[in-house]
Amino acid sequence: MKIFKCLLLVILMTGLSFGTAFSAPIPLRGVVEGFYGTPWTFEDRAALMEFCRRQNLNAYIYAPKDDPYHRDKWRQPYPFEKLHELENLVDVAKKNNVRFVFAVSPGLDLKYSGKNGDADFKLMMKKLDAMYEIGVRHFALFFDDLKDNNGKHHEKGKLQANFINKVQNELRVKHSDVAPLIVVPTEYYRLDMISNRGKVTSYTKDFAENLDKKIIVLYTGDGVVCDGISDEKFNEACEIYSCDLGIWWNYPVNDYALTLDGNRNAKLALGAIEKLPTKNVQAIFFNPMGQPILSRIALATGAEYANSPALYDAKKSWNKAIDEQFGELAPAMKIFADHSQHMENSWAKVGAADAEEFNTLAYLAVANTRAKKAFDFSRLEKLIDDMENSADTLLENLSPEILAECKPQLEQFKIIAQADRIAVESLKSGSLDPNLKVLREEIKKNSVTALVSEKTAVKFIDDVLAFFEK
Ligand code: 14T
Repeated sequence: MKIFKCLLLVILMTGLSFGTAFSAPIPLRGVVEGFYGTPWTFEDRAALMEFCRRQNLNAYIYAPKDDPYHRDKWRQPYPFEKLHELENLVDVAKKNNVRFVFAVSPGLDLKYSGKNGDADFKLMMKKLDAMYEIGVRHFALFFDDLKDNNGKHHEKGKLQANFINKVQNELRVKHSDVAPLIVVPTEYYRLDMISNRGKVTSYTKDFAENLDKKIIVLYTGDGVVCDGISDEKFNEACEIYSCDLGIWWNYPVNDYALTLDGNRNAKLALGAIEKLPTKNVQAIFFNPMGQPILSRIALATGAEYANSPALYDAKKSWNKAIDEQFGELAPAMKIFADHSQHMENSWAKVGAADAEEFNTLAYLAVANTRAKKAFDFSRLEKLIDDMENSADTLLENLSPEILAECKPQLEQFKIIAQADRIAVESLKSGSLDPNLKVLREEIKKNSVTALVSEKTAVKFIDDVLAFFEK
C-alpha cells in the first residue's frame, strides 16, 4: 500500500512538473550582436552584460557585421587597443556569469584548399588563439550573407563543414576548456535549405552530413526575418540537420528597415518576442537593434521566453518588462511602444501588429462614415489624446540616453497624433481640413529618420484623405 502511494505521488509530481507547471530553460540563451550598422560601444555592451545577469540570460555573441576585424578584414589581428577593450569586456561578462562568445565571419573570401587554404586555416587559429589568451572560451564561425560567387558553388557545404570541424578539433586538442563551436551556415533559413522540388539542397545536405555533431547550428526560422517558428516547423528544420538546432532570432533587430537616406534604425522594434517553439530548442540568441537601451523591452521578454518556453505569455511579459524598465513612465511608454512593434518589408515580417485597437476603430470610423452610418468616435478620440500626451510626457521626462535613441520617433508620433485628430474631425464634420495634407507631407518627410505606426495610425490619415479625394 505504501509503495503504491509513493508511486502515485511520483507519477503525480512528474505529471505536474513536465505537464503544466514546469518548462525547462533553453540551455544557451542570450544576445547576438549581429546587426549591420554602427556597432555598440564598450559601455553599451557592459550594460547589456549586467542586464543579462538580471534577466537570467547566459550568453552574448560578439559578431557586429561592421567591425572590420570580425568580417571584412577577419584575417587581421585586432590592434592592441581593440584587443584590450575586448579583454575588459570578457571580464565584465565573467563577472556577470555571461558566456562571452567570440565570432568570426570569414566566408566572404575564405580559401579552403591548397596553399592559400592552409594559410587561411593558420590565420584563423591565430585569430582565435589571441582571443583565448584574453580569456575567451566560446567561439563561433558565421557564414551568412555571402555574395553568391563565394556562397554556394559546388561542394561549398562540405568544404565549410570540414573547415569548421578542423578548427573545432584544433581548439579542443590545444585547450580542454573550450566549448563546442557555434555556427551559422550560408543557408541559414529553412526555405533556403530546400530546393524548388522540396528536396534539401546539396549545400545544406553536404554541410549537415559532414559537420561534427557536437557543433551547434543556428538558423533563423523559415525566412531571415519571419513571423514566428511553430513547433512543427522547428521540427522540420531539425530533421534536415538530424539534431536539435539553435535559433538566431531576428527581433528586435531593425537594420533592414532601410529608409531612403540609408538610415538603418528608423523603426523601433518595441514589441515582445512571440511565436517561438515551446520545446527542444538548444540555444537562442536575439539580434538586437542599433539602439541598445530600447532593445531591452524585447530582450526582457525574450529572456522570459528562454527561461520558460512552454509557459511564456508574450503580452504579460511585455507589460512586465515596460513596468520594470520605465517605472512612472511605463503607461506612456506602453502607448508609444504599442505603435512601434511590427517590422515588415518585401521579404521580412515579424512582431505583433501596431496598435490593434486603434486600427480596428480607425477602420470602423472610415467604413461607417462611408456607409453614412452613425459612429461613436469617442474611444478613438481618447486613444489619439493618449498618443499625443504620451509623446509629450516621454519627450519631457525620458533620460537623455533613452531620448538619444528615440527622439525623432517620439516627435513623429506626436505629429501623427495631431494629424489623426484632424482626420477624425474631418470625418465628423464631413469636410476635409486642408491641414491634414500639410501634416501628411511633414510625416512623409520625417519618415526618412523615423517610422512609427506606418500601417496603422499613419494609414488612417491616408484612408481619410482617400475618402475625401474620391
Ligand atoms: F546570420 C544570420 F542568421 C543573419 O540573420 N544574418 C544577417 C544579420 O546580420 C542581420 O542583422 C539580419 C537582419 O537584417 O539578417 C541577416 O542579414 C540580411 C540582411 C539583408 F538585408 C539578410 C538578408 C538581407 F536582405
